[in-house]
Amino acid sequence: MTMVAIEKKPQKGSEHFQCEDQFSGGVAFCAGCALELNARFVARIMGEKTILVGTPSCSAPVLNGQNTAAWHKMGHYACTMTGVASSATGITRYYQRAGIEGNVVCFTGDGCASDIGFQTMSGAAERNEKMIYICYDNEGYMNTGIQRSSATPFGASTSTTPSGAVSQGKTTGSKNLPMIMSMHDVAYVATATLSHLDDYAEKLAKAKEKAKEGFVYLHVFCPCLVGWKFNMDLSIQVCRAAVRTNYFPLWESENGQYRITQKVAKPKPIEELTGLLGKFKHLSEDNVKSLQAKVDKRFKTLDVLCKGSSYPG
Ligand SMILES: Cc1ncc(C[n+]2csc(CCOP(=O)(O)OP(=O)(O)O)c2C)c(N)n1
Ligand code: SF4
Repeated sequence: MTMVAIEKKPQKGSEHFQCEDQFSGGVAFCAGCALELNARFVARIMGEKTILVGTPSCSAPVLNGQNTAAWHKMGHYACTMTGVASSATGITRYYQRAGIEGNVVCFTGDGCASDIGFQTMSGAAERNEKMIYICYDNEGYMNTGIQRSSATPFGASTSTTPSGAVSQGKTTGSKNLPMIMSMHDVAYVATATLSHLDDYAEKLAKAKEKAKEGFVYLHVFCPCLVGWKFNMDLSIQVCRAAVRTNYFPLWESENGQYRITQKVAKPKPIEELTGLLGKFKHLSEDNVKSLQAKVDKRFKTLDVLCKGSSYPG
């Protein structure tokens, strides 16, 4: 039998890695969940001198421990959903006073960031606390049974906005949380996703630096295969489709300067994304048009902030 040597390509963005993988081989995410890659990637770039501040959520058993120790080697603090950013404020200030070097990183779902923990997050941003807040956006409260959050998009079917004879999914659009956070005039805000790891790595590396100046917010599109109803091998394809359709543009705002970091020459129609996801499969033609209109409107606002430089060439 002939043995074929397999060339091992370095992972995208790996030049920014500060440490070995911090997680154990087996973790309690659903198989194929984008959250696992997200958490591992964040940890490798943040490095060992990091404390993760997490909340009840899909990431809690892995990040904060559940009945046992956490499944990683970094520091962790298991916090309430309401108090995550204020608890992180306490840790940040203690680190500063005691002269301890380290990254304080809140890592929560969109339910916490956009709803339940929004007040304390907004407060920490307004005070310009020197911390990093990473919201992994799976567009709903996944851990408690796929309820809608204010990050759930128009038309999506969830357990509290079901599709059926009398209801056609969520009737309102999502809160534009990264834009809201950028309006707090903080040190750095960016969006990222798992199909564009180079881009994400650059932003995480920048986040570490900018957190020395003040508050940093990263909003990461992070599909949930169970709640969004797609096959376990499609997570990265879903992320890519979100970028290609301008549903989830990749941008950053540094000291008030907005910039698209991955320009899309000819954005694809929204069906390229909705067609992959069971949570949208009931949508009528009119509802797809409404969703497309919301995507276009949001992108137009971003383009104005980028001073019309959002398209290539
Ligand atoms: C104040 C408060 N309200 C409700 C809950 C119940 N709860 C536990 S986990 C969870 C879902 C969290 O959703 P999200 O932050 O989006 O994370 P995900 O589950 O999607 O990872 C909720 C609502 C809670 N723990 N605290
Ligand atoms: S329910 Fe969704 S977000 Fe939670 S671990 Fe499973 S796939 Fe990931």
